[in-house]
Amino acid sequence: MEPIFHNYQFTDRVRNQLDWDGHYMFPNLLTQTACQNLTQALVHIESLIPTAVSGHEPNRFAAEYNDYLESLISHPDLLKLARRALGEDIRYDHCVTLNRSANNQGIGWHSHEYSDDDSSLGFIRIFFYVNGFQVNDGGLKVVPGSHLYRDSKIRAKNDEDLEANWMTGNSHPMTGEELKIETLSAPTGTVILMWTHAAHGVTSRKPDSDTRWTVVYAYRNPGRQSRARWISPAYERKTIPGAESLMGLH
Ligand SMILES: O=C(O)CCC(=O)C(=O)O
Ligand SMILES: [Fe+2]
Repeated sequence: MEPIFHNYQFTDRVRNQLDWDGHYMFPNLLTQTACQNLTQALVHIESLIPTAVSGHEPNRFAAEYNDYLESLISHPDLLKLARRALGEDIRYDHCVTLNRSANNQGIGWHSHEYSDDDSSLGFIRIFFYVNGFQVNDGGLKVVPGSHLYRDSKIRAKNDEDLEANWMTGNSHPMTGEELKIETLSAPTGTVILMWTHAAHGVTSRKPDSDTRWTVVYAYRNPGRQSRARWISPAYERKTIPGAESLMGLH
């Protein structure tokens, strides 16, 4: 299979930063060919949305609707990266498109669940920001250290709300430092890894901006139910080369 990532180092420094911050950004990691193929696939998914079947939406079950997106579930580059974060024993959880066109509202602050009471089971989101994003233009925001609370119920409608409520009285569990909101900007081809319990939100897309093309692949260590696991029963039984051991819940 053709590589989708340029060369990168997953050093101890990267590992530590991922574990201390809750996210790690690899700018320009996706090859130009991967970006082209991804854009084409994401345009295809968008075209299917107007005739979507409720309960099996093309954006939420994206890999089930597009051969290229499906082929990435077991792509060696992606599995290697997922296993660097999670260790060897992993399962595929979901592939969801996150395309945001002009004026898209973004999404408020939130976190996600998985094995909230047992930190030995991890869940990682691997975001492909195909054409990147800017601060305040479909931009991802994070709170380094927030994932260490393993609180799946973080919700806030804006930064002030998050700061005045969830962040108040909480500090970084490893450093003891005050928690801070970090606004990211990402060049074309950026890949961001994020532990599922990290507080994150997305700013709205500007009226004159093009569509932000994004897809997320999520993987986890097996052992628990997963609320975000969007795999239809028929798809779970489908034979996808290289993905045989990845599709089950357990
Ligand atoms: O659209 C984004 O950049 C993030 C979406 C998100 O919150 C998620 O997939 O969990
Ligand atoms: Fe999220």
